[in-house]
Amino acid sequence: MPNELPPPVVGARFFFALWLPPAIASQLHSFSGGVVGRCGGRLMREDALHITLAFLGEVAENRLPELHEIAAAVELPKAQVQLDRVGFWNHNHVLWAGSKEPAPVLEKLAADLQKTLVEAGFLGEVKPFVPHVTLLRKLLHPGTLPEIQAHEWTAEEFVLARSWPSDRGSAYEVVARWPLK
Ligand code: 2AM
Repeated sequence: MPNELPPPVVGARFFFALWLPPAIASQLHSFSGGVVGRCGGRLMREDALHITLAFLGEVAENRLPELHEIAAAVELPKAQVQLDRVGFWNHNHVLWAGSKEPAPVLEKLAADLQKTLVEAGFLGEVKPFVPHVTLLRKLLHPGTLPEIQAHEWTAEEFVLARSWPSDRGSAYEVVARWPLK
């Protein structure tokens, strides 16, 4: 089914991402729930777990059709994704899952997508890509970082998603999907 334009949400910020397969999201969510029990922090919703490939911020409503056209035209390869480590960023109090060695094909996927978006004027520049899944926010003291079981899958599609502030932290919604080739 072709992607349709979603009804607008005021203040929504758009990003391209790989959404986690439900089974892996479920396991990571359980893992993160354990960390919250011990250390606090705010858990990301299980159905909101993703890896951002390109963050666009707010996009003018009248440019969304163009954004969809660009995404539909990109020919990007399927990518192997590995999540086999947990990290913590002090500066934003985020606990995340990532790869000990991100697959070059995943890095190329983000770089190529960002380059296309720069050429079309949706992004100012190609940003360094640190593939990660945010698991917890507002975590002050993670203690000793636990190991996670390694998860791996082949991403067969990428999505356009939007997020906006809500009473219970950010809300996330996938608004369109395109296959990787
Ligand atoms: P984060 O999970 O590391 O915070 C929606 O907000 C998605 O876009 C999240 O995955 C978020 O990453 C990412 N994001 C938000 N602001 C960003 C920025 N200025 N640059 C890059 N990614 C950003």
